[in-house]
Amino acid sequence: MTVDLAGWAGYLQAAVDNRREVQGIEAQIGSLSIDDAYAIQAALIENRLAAGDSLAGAKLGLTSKAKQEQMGVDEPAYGWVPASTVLGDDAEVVLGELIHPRVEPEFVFLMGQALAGADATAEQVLDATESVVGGIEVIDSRYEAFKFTLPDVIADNTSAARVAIGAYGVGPREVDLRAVTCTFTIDDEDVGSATGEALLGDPAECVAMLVRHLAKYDRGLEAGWLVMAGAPLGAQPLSVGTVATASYSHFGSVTVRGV
Ligand code: OOG
Ligand code: MG
Repeated sequence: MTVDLAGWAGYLQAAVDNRREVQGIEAQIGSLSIDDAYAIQAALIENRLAAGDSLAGAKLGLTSKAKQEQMGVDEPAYGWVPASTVLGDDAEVVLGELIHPRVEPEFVFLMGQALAGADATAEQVLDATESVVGGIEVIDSRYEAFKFTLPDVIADNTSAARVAIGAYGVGPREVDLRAVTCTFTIDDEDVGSATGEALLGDPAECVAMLVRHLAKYDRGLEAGWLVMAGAPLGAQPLSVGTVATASYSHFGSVTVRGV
């Protein structure tokens, strides 16, 4: 069966534009292949770029057990970060622009050099990285009740909505990224801690997986891009008045406020 890639990309963009959750795609067409899901995601991003946005980088999602268990999906997924969605380290997020946002801490790689290749390694990722900083991603699944299958969440650009990026971090080999600790608080209440190791054992290996994925499409990471390695802890709802802070042992802290 041929899937209407452009049609589904338009369907998801309409959900973003109307701030309305929509039904999962798989539930409507029976099944969606991973390849078709990435093709819908590509069409969605092409439309955004054609409308004047640019790419600030790329992301992984579902790279920790905490996230996989929370969402009921047991494989990582890859997506894009539009430049219009990138915020500073103490950011206000306008709830009226979103559907049912959640926040989650992130390990973010800032690329000093381009990196591509079907055999990319974690060592090459560290070589190409300028610094690693903390972040908070605002995810906003376009699907009803934040429920999706793996192909659905891929088509939806892995729920990407906003990302607040830390002001400073460390050189990629200054510390063992697997040992960097992140503590997440919501309204000053501790909601969990994890280390970089929660990200498939090594955040740099996550980024290497993304590079290997992009090679299938003859693409790679570009110098100046940011890359989110994924959330080491489960996401929390963001409401008006919520203050979410991710504090990192080596990256300082990042705060997002729902307004
Ligand atoms: C999918 C996006 C997951 C992460 O860091 O694991 C993600 C979702 O949970 O809606 O960005
Ligand atoms: Mg994330």
